[in-house]
Amino acid sequence: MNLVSDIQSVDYDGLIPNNVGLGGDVRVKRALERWHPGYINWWQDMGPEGFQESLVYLRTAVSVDPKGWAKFDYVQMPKYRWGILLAPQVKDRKIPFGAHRGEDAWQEVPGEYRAMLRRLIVIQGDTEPASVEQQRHLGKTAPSLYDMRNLFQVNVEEGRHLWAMVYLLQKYFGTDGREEAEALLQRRSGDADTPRMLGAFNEKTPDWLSFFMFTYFTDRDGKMQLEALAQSGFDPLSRTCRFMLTEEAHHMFVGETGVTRVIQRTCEAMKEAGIDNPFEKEAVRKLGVIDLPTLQKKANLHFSLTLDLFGNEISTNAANAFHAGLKGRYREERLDDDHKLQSGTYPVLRLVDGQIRNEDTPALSALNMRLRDDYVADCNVGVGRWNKVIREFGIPFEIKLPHVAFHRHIGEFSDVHADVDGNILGDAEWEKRQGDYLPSADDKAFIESLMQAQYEPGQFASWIAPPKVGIDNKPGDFEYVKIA
Ligand code: BYC
Repeated sequence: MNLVSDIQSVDYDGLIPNNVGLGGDVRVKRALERWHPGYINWWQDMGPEGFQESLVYLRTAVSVDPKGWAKFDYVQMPKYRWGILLAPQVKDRKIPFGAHRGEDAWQEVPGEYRAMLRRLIVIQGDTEPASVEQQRHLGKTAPSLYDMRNLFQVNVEEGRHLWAMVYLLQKYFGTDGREEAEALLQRRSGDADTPRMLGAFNEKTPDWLSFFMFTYFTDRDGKMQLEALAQSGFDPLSRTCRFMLTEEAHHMFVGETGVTRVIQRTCEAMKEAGIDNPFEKEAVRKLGVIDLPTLQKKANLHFSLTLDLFGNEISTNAANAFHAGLKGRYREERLDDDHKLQSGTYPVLRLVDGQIRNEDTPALSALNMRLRDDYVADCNVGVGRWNKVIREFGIPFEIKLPHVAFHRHIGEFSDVHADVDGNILGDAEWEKRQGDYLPSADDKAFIESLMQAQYEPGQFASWIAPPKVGIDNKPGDFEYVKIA
């Protein structure tokens, strides 16, 4: 890559760490400094409950150089240095897709697309504080200090991602950008009057298995959406998202390894007890571990909720954003076509006369569907790794992602009920069987009963195996959080 600037190291001198030369941009610096107290108030009110005074072993970005941008140290979360970090500018970057393909990337907001761009940035920004709010009570039931530290790392970085979007709003969108930045601190996940913007971000994250599933499935939507926005012809958005993706990778690592460790512990306990049948639910539960069918139900829930975040399969909004050069496709540069989608079709799963059918649809209208397909393929990679662990224990069970028509609230299948294989069910049948597919009250109560905090360094709750290696190569009994 041909980089135009070498401002990769971060200026930590002012209130707001940054690599965007904030010191020389008095208007934006002041706007962000004015926004800062409201942010800290929000963090104190809605951030991790009960641990604001604790010292947490966190990584902070000190440069955006891919090799070694992180520095680890103990910090109290409200004193974490949230900052504005953009990936380096690529010299002579061109708009890679849409009607303006081949023109110079925009360094300022293109007037004709201002509203559309602002909407994308606001929606992206809204998800970040939402997830912190959803997870705020989890510290109290952390299965280990290692896991607690990972939770808090994810939380502070979601806070930083909010800063990333707020910077774009404050710098490029004037008064209405400022108002949107304020509103991002006002909405609340799950609030009846002022909810967060997208459905999945108003759901509860009631327990740690949900947290791992959320970071596996929902943070992966974050990855896909950020990849699509990283293609943007609006260069500051592209650079912002490119750096956010490096942080996002850790969040998905937390999810994937978290679920792996739950599976591992369950399989170990089953083997020790001589149980081979994964469906002997009560016998497995007596061992203090989570039975695999219940784990499958949690996966069904979080996967289906996350599919809704891709919007409608056929979308004029998505077509307009692509045509305008604002939001591209996953790995646009690797795709071999005109990058304008003036012709061509894409197969979309649709509900036709009560049947699920593949229909060829103009490719430009099917961009949400396409991104969702890329997402499902990406999800399946980690699911394959989970199944490998189960196979190694010789237990006859396979985790499968449910059909995309299952348990949907947005898009083609939102008006029907389908089972996990995509068979359409009548209302009565769905009522009868939904407990087979989604966590029942009994499943939830059982998982909740396991959520006992384990705060001894090096100790882990009964239902989860220790990680293979520590964070920053620390030893197994490292005190990742010094609880105050
Ligand atoms: N809930 O044309 P349509 C992350 C609305 S996660 C509620 O189908 P479009 C993270 C839609 O707004 C990534 N409403 O949709 C993860 C529209 O309403 P209006 C977040 C929904 O625009 C973990 C109408 O339905 N980033 O970063 O093509 C932790 C028809 O819209 C929903 C982004 O999403 C829903 N699920 O696609 C922390 C990227 N879906 O405007 C962070 C930015 C649709 O007609 N957003 N609607 O009133 C976008 O690209 C798109 O707006 C969407 C929707 C993909 C969300």
